[in-house]
Order: sequence, then C-alpha cells, then structure tokens
Amino acid sequence: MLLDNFKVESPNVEYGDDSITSTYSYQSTDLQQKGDRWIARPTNTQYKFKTDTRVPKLGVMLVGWGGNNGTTVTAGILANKLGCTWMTKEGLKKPNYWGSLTQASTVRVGNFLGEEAYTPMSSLLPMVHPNDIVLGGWDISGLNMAEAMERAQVLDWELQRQLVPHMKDLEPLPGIYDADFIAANQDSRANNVIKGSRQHQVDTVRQNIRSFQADTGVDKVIVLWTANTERFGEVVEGVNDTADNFLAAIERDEPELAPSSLYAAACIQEGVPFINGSPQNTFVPGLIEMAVQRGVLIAGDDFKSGQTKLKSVLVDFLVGAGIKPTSIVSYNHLGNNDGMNLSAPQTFRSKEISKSNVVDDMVASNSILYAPGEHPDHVVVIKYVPYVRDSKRAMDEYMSELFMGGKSTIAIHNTCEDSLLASPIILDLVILAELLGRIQFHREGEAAQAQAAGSTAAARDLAGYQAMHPVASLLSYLTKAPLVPDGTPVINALARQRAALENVLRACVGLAPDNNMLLEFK
Ligand code: NAI
Ligand code: DG6
Repeated sequence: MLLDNFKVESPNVEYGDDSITSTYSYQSTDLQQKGDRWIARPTNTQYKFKTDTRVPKLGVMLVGWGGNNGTTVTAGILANKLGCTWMTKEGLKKPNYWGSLTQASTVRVGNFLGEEAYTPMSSLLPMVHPNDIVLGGWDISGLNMAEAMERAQVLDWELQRQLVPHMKDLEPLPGIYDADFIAANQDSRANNVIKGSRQHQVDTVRQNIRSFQADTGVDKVIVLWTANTERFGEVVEGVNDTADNFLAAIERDEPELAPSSLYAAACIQEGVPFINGSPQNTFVPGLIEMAVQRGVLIAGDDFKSGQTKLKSVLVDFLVGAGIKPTSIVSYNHLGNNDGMNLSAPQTFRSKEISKSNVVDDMVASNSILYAPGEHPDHVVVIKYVPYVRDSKRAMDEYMSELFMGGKSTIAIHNTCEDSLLASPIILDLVILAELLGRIQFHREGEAAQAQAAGSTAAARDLAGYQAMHPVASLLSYLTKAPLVPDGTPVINALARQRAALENVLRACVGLAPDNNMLLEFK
C-alpha cells in the first residue's frame, strides 16, 4: 500500500509555516570496560530537529558536464520534464527516475489492517524535484551537450533526436586541466581549458559560479565532480596539509594541487557544497579543514553504482550469516571514456583503492570468523574494451568457508549501462545534500555546555540549533569510499547506510526508526 500524502500527529512534532520541528529520543548504548568485563548501559538523549521546509530553486554545476554521466543526467532530466516517449524494438519507452533512492524508493510508515504501508522517500520531507534542477558546468572538451550526448552512445537514438534541440545550445564552461593528473590518452579531448596560473583558475571558477547563479536566478548552487578519475595527489607538508597552506599554495602556483581540489577550494570559498563522484583524494587535509572552518558541505568519494553496491550487500549478508568470505575477485571491463582513462596505471590505482576497502567494516564486525588483522583476499581488475562502450561487464567470484570445512563459491555476471546507474545517484547526491543544508539540530544540554565552555556559539543560532557536520557522512549510501568526519566510523554495509539516512529523515518528522520487530503481531 502506498501513502502518498500523510502527516505525523504527535506532541513531539510541530508543522510551522516554513519549518518542521521535532523532539526525538535517541536511544543508544554506552560502553565501559571494568576490569575484564564490559558494561553496556542503554542511553536516551533528547534531540530537537528543525527542518526548513522552503524548497529552493536549485542550480547544479557538474565538473565533467560533457562526459557520459554529465550528458546522461542532463538528457534524463529533460526527457522527464518534456515527457518524451520513444520507440525501441521492445516497444514504447517512457522516461523515469528508476535507480534514484529519493525518487523511486519507498520507506515503511506502518501497518494498516495487516497490510504494510509505504511512502515515497521523497515525501518524508520537502525535497527538490529533479525536473526543477537547473544544470550547468564545466568540461575540458568543448562539445555542446547534444554532440557530447551523441559521443557518449548511451541513450536510444530516437530519444537523442528529440533532445538535440534542447541540448545543442548548452555549452560547457572551460575547465581546469592538468595533464599530470589524468591519463595521457585524454589529451586530445582537452580543447576547452582555463589558461593561466592556479590562482587565476580558481578565481575563474569562483566567478563562473557567481555568474551562473545570477544568470539563472537559482537560490542555491551545488557543484559535483563527475569528471575523469585523477591519480591520487600527494599530501605535502606546507602545501595541502592545512587550509592556510592550501590557499598559499594556490597563490604560489604549486604543481601538486589536483584540478578537483582546485574546484573544491573555489566552491568552499564561495560557500557552495562540493561533492566528489570519483575515487581520487580530492579532499586533502587542507581542504577538509577549510570546509569545516567555513561550514561548507563536502561529500564523496566515488559513486557507488553497481559491483560495489552488490558487494556491500553480499559480504554483509555472508558475514552476518556467520559465513566467512575468504576470497573476493572482481573484474570489470568497459569501453567508454572512463574505461580509457582508467587504463593508465595511476588512475586505475585510485579506482583500485576505492573499490578495495569496501568490506573492511563487515570483516571487522565479526571476530568469531576473522582473527585480528585477518582479511579476505580481495583483488580488483579493470580492463578497457572499447567495443562494449558504456555497457559495463562486472564479474565477481566470492569464495567462503562454511560449516565443517565446506566451501562455497558464488559467481556473478552483471551487464549494465554504467551511466544509467550513475545518473540517478548524481541526482540523489545533490537533492540530499541540499536537504541536509536545511536540517538543523541540537542535543539536550549541549548548547548550554558549549556556552559555558565559550566555544562553538557562533555555529549555533539563538535557539541553540546547529547545522549538520560539513563532512556529509549521511550520503555514504551513494559513495564507495565514504568521507566521514575525523574519528567517525566508516560504514560500508549498504543496509546500514540506508538505515542511517532513512532514520534521520524519519526523526525530522518525529517517526521512530523502523525496528522491524512487529511486536503488535507477536
Ligand atoms: P567520462 O570520461 O565520460 O566523462 C568525464 C568528463 O570529464 C569528460 O567529458 C572529460 O572531458 C571531463 N573532464 C576531465 N577532466 C576535467 C576537468 N578537470 N574539468 C572539467 N572537465 C573535465 O566519464 P563518466 O563515465 O561520465 O564518469 C565520470 C566519473 O565518474 C569518472 O571518474 C568515473 O570513474 C566516475 N564514476 C562513474 C561511475 C559510473 O557508474 N558511471 C560510477 C563511479 C564513479
Ligand atoms: C570501472 O570499474 C569503471 C568505474 O568507473 C565503475 O563503473 C564505477 O567505479 C562503478 O563501480 P561499482 O563498483 O560501483 O560498480
């Protein structure tokens, strides 16, 4: 049963003209070690959440707008907005937003006369609708969006023909290009670049953001990197290790500043959220410090689209079932420009790192199965095969140890258009990042404590509310290598990531986390 219109009635929730306020009891467990025994004490902390319900006109600027993801997300929004339909050999196709958590998934609200009742995730709190997003961005290749869509070879031809008139005048802004950070095979594409020093490049990007906002009249801008995977940047003392050093290094035109980090620095200085959809270490310590100091949302890294999503479900299932995965071997082959860029060892290495750490938390959760320091063999292989284009092949073999010395081998073969998986994730990332910017909270007693300590008062409003931490770990579901605030556990298990996000949204409207106990039926 689908509830597409509901309101929570509770003394703990207040619907105001432009905000929803909820009081929420957060139940957790405090652990203490006493000698050789652990004491677990249930805790109950009162939180207040306040969500601004005014949905802004959102502008999204994509770095890599002319790539496969950039053009597919642009065409997808337009096709939905214009209500295009197109014939294929399988019949008439209609646009949708399938694959998007916010637009095509539901959350359970309760049970009505024995039937489970769900609501679209997007109706939990007011969110931007993808059709209303205004797109723009940069690309080092100067093709307009119609030509770039054709180059990508992702969408059906009949749909492309209908969209050409709407995309041919959309041109990417020149981008920041540094051949040292991506594969040499990308050089022939780079005909639309910002020339000059790094300071000039950053200043240009800052000006681009301001002009985009002024020209389109959007209320808020979010920037998302969906450009080529870069090599990892070196973290160098005095260059990118602190916020001040990073800004000084831009002025000195230091070479070890990746283009993605330069865009991010420009955004943070403009107070504009920046999301990294690729695996490289864009967020060097100096940039994280800058974002935290200025309270600007950052999130990443690397869209979690297919193989890794399945891995973060399957390994969670196996380890959670008491079965011990011992060998995980993941092959990919793909033939799009992303695959070509990843055929260079340095860029492949970035992807290998982000694809390899994705089971660590699940392994660490079960020391009945794994001895300290023990880890399954985990190998990641990616090959460039031009013929398959955007249609990525993902082949995985999972070997596990079972009861009484038995072994299990699971083999998976998945074929899927890579950009059709990534585009809805891009939409979720910007829609949820925008929403997180409208949620504030305070923890019982914390405002008073902070005031007494004379700190953080500036980050709070008069009622004691503060924004979420700028490092948006709640977006972890959508990324392979979740960026989290210092000292926070990294969660990769997909179900836990979804529960974290869903439960925070529920808390904002005073709904309890879904505990699945169904005690009323026991
Ligand atoms: P693509 O190669 O088709 O598009 C990237 C675009 O970025 C190109 O048009 C290129 O000209 C442009 N570009 C490169 N450097 C730039 C810069 N410094 N400034 C502005 N533009 C720049 O790649 P695709 O398939 O769209 O993927 C984009 C990124 O997303 C890649 O890093 C990929 O690894 C990552 N990704 C993709 C997933 C998917 O399922 N499609 C999943 C996870 C990550
Ligand atoms: C080669 O692996 C291409 C990559 O860009 C992937 O398509 C992308 O990282 C998606 O990875 P996954 O593991 O989420 O399917």
